[in-house]
Amino acid sequence: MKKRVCVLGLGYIGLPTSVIFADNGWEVTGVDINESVVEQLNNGQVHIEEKGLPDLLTKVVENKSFIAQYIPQKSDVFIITVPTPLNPDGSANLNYVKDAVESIIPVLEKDNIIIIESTIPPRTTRDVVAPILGNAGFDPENDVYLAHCPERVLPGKILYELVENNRIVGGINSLSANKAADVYRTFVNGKIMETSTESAEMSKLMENTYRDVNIALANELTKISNTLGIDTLEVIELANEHPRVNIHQPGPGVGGHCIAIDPYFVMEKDRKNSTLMHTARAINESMPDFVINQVTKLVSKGSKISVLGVAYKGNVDDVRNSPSIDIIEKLINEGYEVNVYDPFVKQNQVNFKLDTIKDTVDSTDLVLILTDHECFKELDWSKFNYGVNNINVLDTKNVLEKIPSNINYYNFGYLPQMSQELQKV
Ligand code: SAJ
Repeated sequence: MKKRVCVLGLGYIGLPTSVIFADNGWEVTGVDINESVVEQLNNGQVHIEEKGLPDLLTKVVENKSFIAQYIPQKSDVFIITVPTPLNPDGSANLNYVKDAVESIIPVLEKDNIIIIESTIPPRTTRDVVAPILGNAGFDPENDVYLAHCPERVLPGKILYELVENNRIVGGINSLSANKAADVYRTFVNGKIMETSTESAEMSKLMENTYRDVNIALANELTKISNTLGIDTLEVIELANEHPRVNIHQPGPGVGGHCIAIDPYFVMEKDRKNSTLMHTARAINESMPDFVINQVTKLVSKGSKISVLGVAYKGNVDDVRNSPSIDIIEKLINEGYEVNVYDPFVKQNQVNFKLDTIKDTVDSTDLVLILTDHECFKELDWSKFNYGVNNINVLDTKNVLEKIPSNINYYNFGYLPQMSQELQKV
């Protein structure tokens, strides 16, 4: 008989996870509280954008290895992939996780495996999840197998990374880690590392915190280099020639739902000792204002600014916490005429108007590139009407490779009004 897995929360992680299990010999029940999501999925329609997902969903719906419904059903394994948003006070909102765990209690049986994939603050599996099971009459260390297996896949490459990435599986005890690891062994090609729930929780958070701190370093370097008239991008390139150095890239801020959020899950547990993480967050959050400050050096209020890119990173449609949104809204409020183009983002995702590339760039005073979409590299600049003057381009993501001759080009290595002595070699 096929093994059964019930996945709770059919979003960016839960849905791809469900279809991968279904495609690897499991009988999968996907659970979501959103009626229209359940209905759409059972019709083979995907509600999120992810490469390869529509085809795989159609396959597993047709061969009946995947079905979506509102409530959990009896299973061998329960996987929880619900969101953990940030509370206004900077702590993690664990309500969805708690509700999901409560919702499996009526169908939970001895020897079932329960895996939390949602990103959670350190100690949550032991201090929050285990007691819910305990209160329901299950000994979380002996009656069931409880584990945390953080998801670490990159949007846009989820189906590939779910199979190929290494996975950390933290158990409430070693037997739980072992049982949960066996679940992933049915389709993961990467290494599976067994550990405690605490180490699994903390290592996931530290991966993203490491990136946040490193990006903050690059952003701080940009500000200092701007004062001193030094090309940051060149400095990073040179420093990274060292075999043990990997300074990240500066940019207009850190968006998405992971790198900008995860440090807070660590900080909430020990505010006194998390000063570096706190400072890194503040530096990255200051970048939209830094960009606006550069804009004011190039054009005056009322000028037309053409923003290219709303998504928080290149080649995806995701606008969650995107620094572009902050920058666009502030520029509009400050009285600029802001036109916006993003080929990945749909009008209903944002509160401002999106235009075509031509309407966005024609007769502009400044092109402001905020996202590193690959297609921006291929823009045919000769198709735009510029009027008489050269146009200014401020490329915060260092996207353009060939710079047309009638453009005054600036990036984070060469910012407006930088010292004229800055030598371009
Ligand atoms: N960014 C920079 N400079 C850089 C790299 C990124 O400014 O050098 C910015 C990007 O523009 C973007 C943000 O940071 O606004 C985040 O982008 P990202 O692609 O680095 O990360 P995410 O949030 O899409 O995905 C991360 C990944 N974590 C790591 O690479 C350690 C991914 O593997 C995780 O699965 C995901 O977080 C998650 O779910 O935690």
